[in-house]
Amino acid sequence: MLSRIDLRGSALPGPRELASLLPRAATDIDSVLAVVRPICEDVRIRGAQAVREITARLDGVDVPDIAVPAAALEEALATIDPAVRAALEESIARVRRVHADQRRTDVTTDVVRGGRVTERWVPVRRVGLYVPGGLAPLLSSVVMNVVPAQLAGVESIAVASPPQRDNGGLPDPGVLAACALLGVTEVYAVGGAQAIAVFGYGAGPCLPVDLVTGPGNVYTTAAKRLLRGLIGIDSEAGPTEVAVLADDTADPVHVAADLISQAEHDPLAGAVLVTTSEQLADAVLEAVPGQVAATKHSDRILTALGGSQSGVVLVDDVDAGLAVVDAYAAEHLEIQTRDAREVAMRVRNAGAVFVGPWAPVSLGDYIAGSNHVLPTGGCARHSSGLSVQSFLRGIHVVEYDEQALAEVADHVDALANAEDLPAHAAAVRARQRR
Ligand code: HSO
Ligand code: ZN
Repeated sequence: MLSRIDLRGSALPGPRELASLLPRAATDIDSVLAVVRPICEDVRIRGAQAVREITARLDGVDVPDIAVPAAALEEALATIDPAVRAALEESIARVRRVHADQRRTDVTTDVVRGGRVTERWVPVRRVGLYVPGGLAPLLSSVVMNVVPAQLAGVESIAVASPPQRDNGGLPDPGVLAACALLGVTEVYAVGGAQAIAVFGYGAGPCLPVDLVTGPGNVYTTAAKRLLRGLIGIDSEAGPTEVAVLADDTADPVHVAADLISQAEHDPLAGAVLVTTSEQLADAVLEAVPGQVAATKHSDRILTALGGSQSGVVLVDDVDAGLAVVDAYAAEHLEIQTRDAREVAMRVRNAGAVFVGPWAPVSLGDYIAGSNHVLPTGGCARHSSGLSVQSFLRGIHVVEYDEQALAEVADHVDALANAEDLPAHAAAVRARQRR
């Protein structure tokens, strides 16, 4: 249970070496490519029939038509627990509020008199959003994917989620209800690598998409890697992870609960406590077993907390703690220290940061207004979570008049000749008055 790494008493190494000392599972996407490649090829070549056979083999359910009928969406919404509906509505409202502020507007820059460049932000035309079934039907992930796509102005949105044997081959009813609430009418009962292939190549009723987003397991991630280029992808999501940076002011019961909450997702989930306080580390380690024993999914939580991807890291001070969490680049980072906000604002690498005692990761998972589709596996060093921006492309529109072009003709000449590309220069010279 939660191994200990003591980094106190000596200078910390650089970020790369530091990261290699920290607990994190390596997910080997390449090793499943051999399984996923024939699935994708089969869907590409044989379409709907291949999807039906693969689904029967892997999900154990016969789905003659992957398109979820409108009546099933309406039925799911009509029968959803009113408390879940109310919670989804509040979540949608808050996520909309935050994401509406992300929408970039087109900007025109007057470079010189007669020369200007406009950056237009144009939505991707058609997107496929993947909602995993797996260990938990993530209805909240429907909200996190659909809301930013809608706010970006995406005109065609399709959702895919695995068929459930106990729901007559339809996706989870909560997932269907969330789609219905958001006005998404194109929903497919297909999961795993085959779902990504359906999005990429089109199959049966589903036309190909331009971009696929959403979390998934190692198979969907491998399929995203294979099809990347043909389609855009948001990221290669790995198992979820949380890091908590805490000092002696943190409440060990809360810290333990937060580590456990993310471990609940997956036996491969990572939970890392980075602390300046040995006392807190001891108290957290003492609190964990009782909390785990009392919760429903204790088996997978124990596996996650006992795995090499989880642990407790002791550091000399908050500055060292910041260096550690930056090297780790967590998907979710909680700051439970004195002056938590000031510390949080110094973080460089994290998918999302949760500040102080009243902002546990679960708040962000469901209803803070922030997005929960976040970079994992250290990708927070270079990538952001899902946002309205994920569904837009910036297009530069260049407008110069005759005079403005003439003014830079010599510069184009010089650069084109330096690159030994004289035809580039000639294209400008051809426009000069003779
Ligand atoms: N923590 C997950 C998202 C989630 N949690 C959905 C509960 N439901 C990855 O950010
Ligand atoms: Zn979660």
